[in-house]
Amino acid sequence: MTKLALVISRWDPQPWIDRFQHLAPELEVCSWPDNGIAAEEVGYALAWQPPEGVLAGFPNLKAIFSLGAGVDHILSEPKLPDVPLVRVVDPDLTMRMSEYICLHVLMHHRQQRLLDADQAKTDWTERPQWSAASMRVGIMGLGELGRDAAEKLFHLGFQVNGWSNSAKQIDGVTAYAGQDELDAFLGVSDILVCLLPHTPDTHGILNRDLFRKLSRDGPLGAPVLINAGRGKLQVEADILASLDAGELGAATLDVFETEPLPVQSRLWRHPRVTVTPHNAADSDPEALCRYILGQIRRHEAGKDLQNTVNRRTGY
Ligand code: NDP
Ligand code: OXD
Repeated sequence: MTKLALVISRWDPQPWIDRFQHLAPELEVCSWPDNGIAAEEVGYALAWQPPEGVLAGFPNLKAIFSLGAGVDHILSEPKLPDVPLVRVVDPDLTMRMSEYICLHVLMHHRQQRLLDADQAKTDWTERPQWSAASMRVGIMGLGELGRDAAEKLFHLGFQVNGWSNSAKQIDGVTAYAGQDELDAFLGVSDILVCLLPHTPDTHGILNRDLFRKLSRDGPLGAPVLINAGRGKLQVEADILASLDAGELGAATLDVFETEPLPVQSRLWRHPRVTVTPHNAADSDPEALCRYILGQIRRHEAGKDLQNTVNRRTGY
């Protein structure tokens, strides 16, 4: 079997190497460029924010695996080798993302941040409560993650709309597609959830023009944004301006233009912003290693790789 190089920035590769060695002792794994495999020997690369040029330095590469569901951190590589790029699709990761989306939709719906603030002041104010059925949640991106979140929100009783590139049929969800239907979709979104990938088409899509098109007649009085897609989908100055102008009522942000979110960012301290540190949906390392090993075995047996990325669309 050929060799696997881990090309990972910001995370410690050793636990991943240990897991691969435990699960597949026959596979030689290294953290590039720390230990002794020559570039020519690398057949597969497992990458997270790879340093520029490293992947291009493997002349015999057969496939690249993203360590996440998103692949923007790899597609931004200017000299990306022309081999299949595989992303993570994993039920455990999908479930974790749906937990996050349901948690934050419910948090806004039930006004939990206001109740927390009341508690801090020992203030017994009874706040109004609405039915889930009176709240319209709009999900941008109806892929692996958006679809599951939409279905779970529907089962919680929310009115759910979704928007994607191509038309979809999902039980309980009114689906909108393409640029032509974007404004109609925004107009029925009281809580907007973004689970889009970052591509040239979606860069900066969460901006003030878009916020101004969101529904203003929902129970909360002003629309709410939840972004767990990518930071570069959002224009943070516009989010702050829209919050200050009352065009947005509140926001939950898991991803940021710059990560970690710089300490001086006003988002950290804004009373109507909930910040989480890009942890909406972690991948279970054991499940991920099994998934990648399964894919390598398929490829070595001459079968197609699964969940490959379309280089033209960027996801
Ligand atoms: P998928 O590729 O399965 O789905 C992407 C969805 O976005 C599809 O429905 C696609 O439409 C839609 N889409 C893409 N471009 C456009 C566009 N220009 N206009 C309209 N719709 C568009 O991705 P996943 O659901 O698996 O993941 C989505 C993103 O979530 C990842 O790319 C990643 O950035 C982010 N993520 C964040 C995590 C976190 O912890 N915060 C964890 C994991 C992922 P169509 O179906 O028609 O092709
Ligand atoms: C991913 C992520 O893309 O965690 O999987 O952001």
